[in-house]
Amino acid sequence: MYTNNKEDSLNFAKYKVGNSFLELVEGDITMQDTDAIVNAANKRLAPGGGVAGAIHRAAGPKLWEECKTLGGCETGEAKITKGYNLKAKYVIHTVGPVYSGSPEDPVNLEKCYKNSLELASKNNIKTIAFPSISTGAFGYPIKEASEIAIKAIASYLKDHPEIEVVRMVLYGRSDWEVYKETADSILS
Ligand code: AR6
Repeated sequence: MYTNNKEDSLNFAKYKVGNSFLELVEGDITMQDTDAIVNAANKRLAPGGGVAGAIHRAAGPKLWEECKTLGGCETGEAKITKGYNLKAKYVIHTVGPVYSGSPEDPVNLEKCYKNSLELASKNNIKTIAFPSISTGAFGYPIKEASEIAIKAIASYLKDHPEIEVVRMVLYGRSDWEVYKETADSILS
């Protein structure tokens, strides 16, 4: 059963895309009750700082045990594990680009969203929560990143009604406001 965790979030917005919904919430990715949450991972899929550290702490040590068997992950690619102690049944790990200002950056960031959503479809995942990939330690400017994220998600949802909800979970009010402004201009 899907609930939207409104009690965990300070800000909330919802958009219809095709037959699905894109939600923007201010909150903590580890608290989400979606079928899957996405990890902003490193290439080793190791516990690190930021989102990855928080997800590994909340999921427990078995998550790292499973990650070690996967042979790492390239930038823009995605791999799936169980969610262990998380509310979410699955974690989809994707490695965002380290921002360099090169033309490859947006291509790789878009691939993170698309490949994660494809993996969700293949695993019968209907609801999925993303953090803002690459906009922390990897330094991607958040306005540019929000445009890539919203466009990639909307384009996928238009052709994939099997995904019912994509929830972007933004850490802090100012990040939420950037995504809200972007979604308002792209989706309405
Ligand atoms: N819930 C939601 N969003 C969060 C949370 C949280 N609990 N914690 C931080 N954020 P980052 P990256 C936001 O650095 O830039 C790691 O060490 C944060 O404010 O987690 O893709 C990995 O091991 C920012 O906007 O991911 C990699 O080495 C966004 O999530 C590297 O960092 C992403 O921040 C990946 O860097």
